Amino acid sequence: MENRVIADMLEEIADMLSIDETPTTRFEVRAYKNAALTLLSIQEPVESVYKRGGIKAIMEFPGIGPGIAGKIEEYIKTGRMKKYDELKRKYPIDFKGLLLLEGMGAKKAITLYKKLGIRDLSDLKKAVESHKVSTIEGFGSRSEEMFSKSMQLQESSRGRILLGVALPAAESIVHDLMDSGTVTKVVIAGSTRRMKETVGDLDILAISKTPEKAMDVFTSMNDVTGIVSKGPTRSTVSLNIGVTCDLRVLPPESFGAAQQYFIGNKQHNIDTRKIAIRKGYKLNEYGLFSKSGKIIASEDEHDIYAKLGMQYVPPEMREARGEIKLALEHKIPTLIDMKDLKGDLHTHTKETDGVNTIDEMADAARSIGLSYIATTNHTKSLKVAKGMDDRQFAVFMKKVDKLNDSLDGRFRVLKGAECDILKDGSLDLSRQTIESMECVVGSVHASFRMPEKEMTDRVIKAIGSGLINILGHPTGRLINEREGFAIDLDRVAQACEDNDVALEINSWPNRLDLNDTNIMLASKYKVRFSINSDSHSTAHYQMLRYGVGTARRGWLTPERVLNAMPLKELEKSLKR
Ligand code: DGT
Ligand code: CA
Ligand code: CA
Ligand code: ZN
Repeated sequence: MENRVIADMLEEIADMLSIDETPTTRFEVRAYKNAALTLLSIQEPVESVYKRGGIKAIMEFPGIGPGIAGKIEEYIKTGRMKKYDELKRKYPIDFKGLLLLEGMGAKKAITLYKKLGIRDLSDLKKAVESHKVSTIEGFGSRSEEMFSKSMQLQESSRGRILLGVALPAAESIVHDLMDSGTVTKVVIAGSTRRMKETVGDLDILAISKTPEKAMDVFTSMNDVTGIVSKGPTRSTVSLNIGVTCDLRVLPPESFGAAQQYFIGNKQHNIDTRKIAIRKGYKLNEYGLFSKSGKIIASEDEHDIYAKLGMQYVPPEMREARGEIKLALEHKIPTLIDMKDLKGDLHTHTKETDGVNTIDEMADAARSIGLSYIATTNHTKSLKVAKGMDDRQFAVFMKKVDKLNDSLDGRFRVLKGAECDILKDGSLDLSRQTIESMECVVGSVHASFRMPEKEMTDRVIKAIGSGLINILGHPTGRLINEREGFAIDLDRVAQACEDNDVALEINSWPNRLDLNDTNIMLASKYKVRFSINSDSHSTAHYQMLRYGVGTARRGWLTPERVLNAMPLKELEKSLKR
């Protein structure tokens, strides 16, 4: 069972509870939302956590108290959750589908249900098309337009899932196959291996002495919802995450060639094959062959590139964006890697909408090998996130000072904020407060729909203030949900270069903002990038790998990455 299934239920309970919000339910709503957030970010299935240590082990995760742990236990034991069923009877609405739409909240969904009987996206689509939605108080033609656009975006991306869902699922399949003892080697291929932000289907490659048995394991995994095809060398199953997965069992002697082929992408393969032909060879998924059919290389992917006179190309770069030329010239850069990250410059605590204390956030970062974080809570304009004002920050900063004293140089917490960039480009904290901080992320969180020029001016004003160090999630896009706002990234990157402000690569799988192509665009300027987790819980540091993957897809080297700097160097660089 995927943690996602339970997280979705908890999230939906929170949505339904928020409808008749009272001071007591408000507390409950937050508790359910926090628990859902935590579940989504832990890698071990909560079912096996439970088997290992019972309800106590579940309660050890941040943000999960006895009440909710009990509900999770109930679901693991019985496959049902009474509270969920009760609320669902009262509100038979597909919240999960509807709330993905921009501008839709639980309360709005309820109103649409009560007034128009809308239960799901297809009901909404009909109502929007017949302009019934705009007749309801509080909706108007603008809402109708927004829903319509958002539904179109969803349809065009249908069938592709987020890397943050695909990669853990692929890893769990690799794990199941290895555990079964039916394979001797297994790797992830396809878009997942290339760390592409969305994935159409999973591709797994394996070597097995007992292929039939390996396929039996594969087709009977927990998360399989159907078998599309089954054979000794190739099987395809549907998974409960909404995509299919191919498993190919290959002979050991052609495993390298098969990887080269199935990691892709298609155009990279085609271009590589052309190089082979130019050299008088033939390249396919079985190997690199001479004209007479003699094997030149096939077992090891590295060998294939080498025999083609090319440097090895990291999977994340294999997108036919010029990497073949670089590989032929032996100029493939040494890309940023997880182990290069020294810290994380965008994190939240329970003082705002996070789950953990600053002590817990620091401790967790240290335990994964980081040597510093910046604590960057939201500012007052962001009311939904309990953003803090100058006075509250002053109190919190004292706490951080104390923590740093007790850490005695073993780890550093830089004082900061994720400061809202307001509609007019001004910042949401006083100059004095900001000047007392060490690392400030500036972010746009409201008034997204501005003409490009206005939005660009707004952001550039903040960059030029000399008060921010990092521009947070620079385009505001949410994958499959909301397009980024209109902004001229060339002008923004130029302003960042002029003012020594870094551009964020936000690691949330639904953000990955900047994305790979925007990173490439911005790299033309002398700017740094900051790969941040934007953690709202200690478990969220695990998302950094999606940010690093995206940075690698944008060809970034460690020298370009602000938080690859050791603390001393970083502190110098952050001086405003
Ligand atoms: P996806 O699944 O849409 O997210 O993207 P991929 O890249 O995983 O594509 P997929 O699953 O269709 O195929 C996996 C890899 O197999 C692909 O990246 C390259 C290789 N491949 C598939 N079809 C072809 C083809 O027609 N020609 C060549 N040269 N390679 C192909
Ligand atoms: Ca694929
Ligand atoms: Ca495939
Ligand atoms: Zn933000």
